[in-house]
Amino acid sequence: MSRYSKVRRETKETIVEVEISLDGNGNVKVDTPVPFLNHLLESMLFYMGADAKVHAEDLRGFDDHHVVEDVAITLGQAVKDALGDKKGIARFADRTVPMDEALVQVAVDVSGRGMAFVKWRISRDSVGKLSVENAKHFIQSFAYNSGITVHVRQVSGENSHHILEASFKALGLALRDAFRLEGQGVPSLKGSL
Ligand SMILES: [Mn+2]
Repeated sequence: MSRYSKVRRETKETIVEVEISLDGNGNVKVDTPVPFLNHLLESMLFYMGADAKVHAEDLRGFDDHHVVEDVAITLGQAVKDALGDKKGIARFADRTVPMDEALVQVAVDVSGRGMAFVKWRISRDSVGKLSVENAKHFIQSFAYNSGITVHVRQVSGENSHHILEASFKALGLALRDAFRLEGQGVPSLKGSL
């Protein structure tokens, strides 16, 4: 079985294309107009163990918001589609990832009820062309559209780049563990997710 999806989403603001295979080898290419978003997404998808291509174009060019939100929506839809009926997945996982002085914990539940709770103490407003508020908005939009509950907690850290990068690595690793096929049925007492 192959857990694969390809989603193209076009609005008057952006064009986004995502192709993802959840059972990959970390062959990842991310190409958006926001370089630091590319860096974070390449880290997340690599540590997810996915093969993925993400391409985004900004048709208006106001700021980073449209691209960040629309990539998150499209990636969330692609992951949800690739997961299919979720039979056999581990469902719950958590990872704690250090990057030098920064330490970030991420817990996920492939619940079908997407929501995110992100707690950072980051002194800068932006890193490169990516604003910190939109980095948080990315995780929230991804969670909502994938149907995955995501908690992100900064345990320690001073450097904004380190805190954000550790967060996206931890998210990727936690998702890899949660998506791992280890059983037969749907892992819910309700019988569906
Ligand atoms: Mn880095």
